[in-house]
Amino acid sequence: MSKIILHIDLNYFFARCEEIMDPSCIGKPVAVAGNSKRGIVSTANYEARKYGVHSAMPTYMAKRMCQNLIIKGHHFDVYSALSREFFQFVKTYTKIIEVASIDECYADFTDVLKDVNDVEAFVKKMQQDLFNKTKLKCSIGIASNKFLAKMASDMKKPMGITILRKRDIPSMLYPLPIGDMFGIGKKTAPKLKKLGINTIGDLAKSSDPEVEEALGKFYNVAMSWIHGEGDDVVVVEPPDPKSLGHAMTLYEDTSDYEELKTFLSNLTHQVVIECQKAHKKGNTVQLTMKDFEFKVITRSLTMDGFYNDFDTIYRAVCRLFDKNFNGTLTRLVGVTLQNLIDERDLQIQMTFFDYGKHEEENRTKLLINEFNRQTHSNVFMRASDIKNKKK
Ligand code: TTP
Ligand code: MG
Repeated sequence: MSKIILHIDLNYFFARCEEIMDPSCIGKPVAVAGNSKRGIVSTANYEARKYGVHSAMPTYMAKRMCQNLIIKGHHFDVYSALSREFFQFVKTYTKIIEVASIDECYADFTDVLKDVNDVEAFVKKMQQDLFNKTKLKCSIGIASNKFLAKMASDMKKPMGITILRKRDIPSMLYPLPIGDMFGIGKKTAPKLKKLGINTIGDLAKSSDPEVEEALGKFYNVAMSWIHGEGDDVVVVEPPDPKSLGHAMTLYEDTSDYEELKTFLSNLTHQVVIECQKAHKKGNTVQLTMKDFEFKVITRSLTMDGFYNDFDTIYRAVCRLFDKNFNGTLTRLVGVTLQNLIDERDLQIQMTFFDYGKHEEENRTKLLINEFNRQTHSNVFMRASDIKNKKK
């Protein structure tokens, strides 16, 4: 028997959070964006999208496209809190959930829906309940595997519900532009178009070796997906109290150094805020990068102590990125802080180390006093004391 997998994706997530915080901007075009010279739009609400504003666009361009655009800065603490509420809400239905990013998850609803006659009405009520409880809007895709569910959730936005049965693949999936297919980056799509592949259906029919070459290792996976043979295992990550991370699939694959740094900075903010809230500090930073062929690399760096402040963590992230980024087209980046320990445990350790430090300091002081005594002078002092005196 096939499973019932839901893919739930929050609509215009960061911008919706801003609307929730400031309802006066509801109905007006809003973008969440960096406002500096090199600022980039993280996302925009649907009013702003009508003007062509979208994720990953330079802020100055968005302003040019939409004169009355309201630009909101990032409030990662709020996004994290609302994201947590969202996942908690889904967990009240099923424990089999796979968090895919800050605003989306897959959930196995096979058991939940086994005796439900009107699946759509049930899911509609769930969507409305989420809205009533959190004011968050979402689109939901329902299918027998993760790929189809993901494609389905993208079909109606905002507040859409789409059921994509295998038998409906030719009528619902195949007419879509090839660039809309999950896994086909915005830079691969033009290559495929040059080879005559304009829609997902064109790819399903194709046996052109050049198409295979353009997709590389992804070719076989893509072909099985669009023939309805996707993975239906929702992977429940066991909670790991020792690490906290966030990853993001980019709006389009990019090899732009500055752009990737902006994403990494945003992700670091999310991680840092959650760690601070949970009173956790970590000593290892892990960077994850997935390239356009889905090849994943993870690299980590262990610091000289335990931290959860933005500057320290981001410095480590940048070091890892600078060392490992070789200009490849990248489709996902992630930042994780590992080896987390509770701040209170750390304080106990610090007190222990401080004791050692003071002991050493006291020994230095004794030595200085001894020199001064022997030379009948007052000229010996610690360098730090000279600095303090000058002040
Ligand atoms: P998405 O789910 O891709 O986008 P969205 O929720 O804003 O809009 P949609 O209704 O189409 O789902 O990404 C979730 C959040 O991740 C988004 O609100 C902001 C952030 N993000 C970026 O910061 N930069 C990006 O390029 C993308 C794609 C997302
Ligand atoms: Mg979303």
